[in-house]
Amino acid sequence: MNTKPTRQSLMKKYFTPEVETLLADVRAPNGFTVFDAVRSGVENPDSSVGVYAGNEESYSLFAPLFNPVITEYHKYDIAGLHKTDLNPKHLVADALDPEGKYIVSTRIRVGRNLKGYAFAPAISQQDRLEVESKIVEALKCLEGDLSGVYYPLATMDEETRLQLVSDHFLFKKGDRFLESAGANRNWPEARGIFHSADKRFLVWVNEEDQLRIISMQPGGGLQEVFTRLARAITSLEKKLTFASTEHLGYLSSCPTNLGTAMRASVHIKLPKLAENEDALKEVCAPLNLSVRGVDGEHSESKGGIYDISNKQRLGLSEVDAVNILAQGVRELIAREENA
Ligand code: ADP
Ligand code: CIR
Repeated sequence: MNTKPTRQSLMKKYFTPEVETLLADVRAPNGFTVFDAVRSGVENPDSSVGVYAGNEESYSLFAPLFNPVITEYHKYDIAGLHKTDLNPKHLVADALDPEGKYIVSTRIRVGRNLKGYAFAPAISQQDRLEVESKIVEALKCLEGDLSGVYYPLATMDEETRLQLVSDHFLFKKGDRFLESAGANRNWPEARGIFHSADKRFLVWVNEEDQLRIISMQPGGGLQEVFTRLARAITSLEKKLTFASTEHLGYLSSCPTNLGTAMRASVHIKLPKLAENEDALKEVCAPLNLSVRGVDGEHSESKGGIYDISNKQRLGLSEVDAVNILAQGVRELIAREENA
């Protein structure tokens, strides 16, 4: 029997009877309701967050639900103004693991959605296709090491898809949290992955967000990974207009991915600290780091490898988010060496 207590999702905590009564009759222009927003958390009681936005308007229309979720997750007062800093010179991230003893690989991604379109839980199939073609067109502007090929999921053979997933390059299929949120409708049409020849630069199209822009490579080269990502974002911003607001930054379907929408992570081996996963999570919490398994969100660790990333994405700049990861990883390595 599993003796772990079931955690309470942020949805469960903040979708109170009062909030339900207040928002029950509110409808976004595309028909999205608060009941659509909470469906994933209701159908998946093990959700940690459990709410999704259907469009940009969801964040204001359903603010009595979303605001406390955002404030608690990011530990941030949303009255503040979002700030951006993509200058790699401001990073303090060098020589994290000079002998390559701990860090297996490094990845940084940001989520983006196109201004004027509904998000994955509520977008129409026609708009999803339109978004895909705008993104694919924009990706053609990328040059040099960022240039690559777009592979639609609908025409990808199953063996290739499974290999890309198991190599950590591609999103998985049938995520039950996204399924309940309505984000997997019309799968696999209009979904796909763009990647450079060396797979160090990748873009996911029409998964949880319309774009996940990703830079990754083996080892602990956080500076190099960030620099590549910053160049790509700057180039794509010249071709695409991303949904954003001055307070919430870049908008995403999941409120955990607002602001920078950036998750900077390392796959790291910490054999002594990882002997007890709960203790590892306790060490990481005050460092504002999330612990995931090796196959991403809601997965298990394999071979003692964990995915450690910045938890907060709103209320800080991109440089700050990466510096928090770097500082936390330094601390974890020091503790591992002293354990
Ligand atoms: P996201 O990072 O987009 O929120 P996931 O947590 O599901 O989504 O991770 C997506 C994929 O990226 C998974 O296959 C995961 O193993 C992989 N991944 C995440 N961080 C790293 C890393 N530092 N090195 C290699 N792969 C990584
Ligand atoms: C959940 O609520 O568990 C899923 N909808 C995923 C939430 C995003 N994950 C996170 O902690 N950053």
